Amino acid sequence: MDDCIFCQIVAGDIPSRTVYEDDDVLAFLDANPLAPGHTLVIPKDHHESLNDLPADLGSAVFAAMHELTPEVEAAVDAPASTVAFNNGEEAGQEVPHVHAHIVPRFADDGGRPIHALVS
Ligand code: IU
Repeated sequence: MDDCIFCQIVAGDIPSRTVYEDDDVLAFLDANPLAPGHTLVIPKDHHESLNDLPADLGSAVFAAMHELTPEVEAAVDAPASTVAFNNGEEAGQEVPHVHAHIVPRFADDGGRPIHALVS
């Protein structure tokens, strides 16, 4: 989709810091990180929310999340992470191209729960 910022990142028209890439999935560092190493995992094809995502692409996104989460934690020496989707505008989804957040968590970050962390 021409006016989708994440599609423009997939196309390479907007720069990003790639964390992982395969045929179906791209992961890159969030431009406004909630914590060091905050990573977004997206399907390369445009789908607005999880509700629109074909199951096979959902599996590809989950497989990447599964592989990347411990690697992201290790990269920033985080003992834990919050992994979440804001699914739909009313849930706080600002970019209408489905994306998972991997947000590293630290012992001194206040232990705020997911609803206080991912806006
Ligand atoms: P949300 O779940 O749609 O609220 O999250 C969108 C995320 O996309 C948010 O964390 C932004 O910082 C991030 N982001 C980005 O990394 N690069 C961009 O060009 C834009 C948003 I616009």
